[in-house]
Amino acid sequence: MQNKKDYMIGLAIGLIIGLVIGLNLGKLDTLKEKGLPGETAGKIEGVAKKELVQVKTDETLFSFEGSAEGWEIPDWAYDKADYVGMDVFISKDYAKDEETSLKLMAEFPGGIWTGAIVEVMEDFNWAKYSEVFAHVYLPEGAPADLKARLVITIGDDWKFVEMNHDAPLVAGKWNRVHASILQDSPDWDMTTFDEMARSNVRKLAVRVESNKEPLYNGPIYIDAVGVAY
Ligand SMILES: [Ca+2]
Repeated sequence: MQNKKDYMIGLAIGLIIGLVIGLNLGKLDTLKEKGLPGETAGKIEGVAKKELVQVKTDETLFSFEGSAEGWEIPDWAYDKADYVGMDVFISKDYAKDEETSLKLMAEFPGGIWTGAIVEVMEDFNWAKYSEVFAHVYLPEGAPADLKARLVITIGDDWKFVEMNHDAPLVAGKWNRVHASILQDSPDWDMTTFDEMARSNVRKLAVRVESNKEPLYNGPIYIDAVGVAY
């Protein structure tokens, strides 16, 4: 008798949970049908499914459509012999998102460490995000061992923080270069990305590096740069 009672209670709880999930997903479908923007629908979808799957949602901040959106080679880099970025502009050669990307021309001589850096100076508040990312493309035929790294400048004392590991770049595809900006992030040395740091970002940069070996004179494409929840 007791078993049957337990079974009936279990069944009732199951039906209620099923109904609640169904209603939430139903609401989402209704909102999508109403033509809400994808981003809003995506956020609602994230909330509705939060209990089921932890979804990481990208928010692209720079897609370089129509302009370089403030990205440039910093002046100091033109003055340093080991920085080999020559010029930067937008191009339709390749794009990760939409039609254009940022095209950074570089001349890596090989034999010594050299880097090409491009950055944007802007006050970012990334308090609610967990990851920063950029997509980098090298044309087919580029050497296999060029690497990329993200560099962030934080706070009123303009602390320069670079990733403590590089990301390999595979030629002929868009490579996602990314790093956690959570408090316990393993991707940076001696930096705690607490909420204060995340909400006081002053600059974001992408640096492509040749660590002694690769010689490469040519373009590096960057597109779809942003932050993720
Ligand atoms: Ca683009």
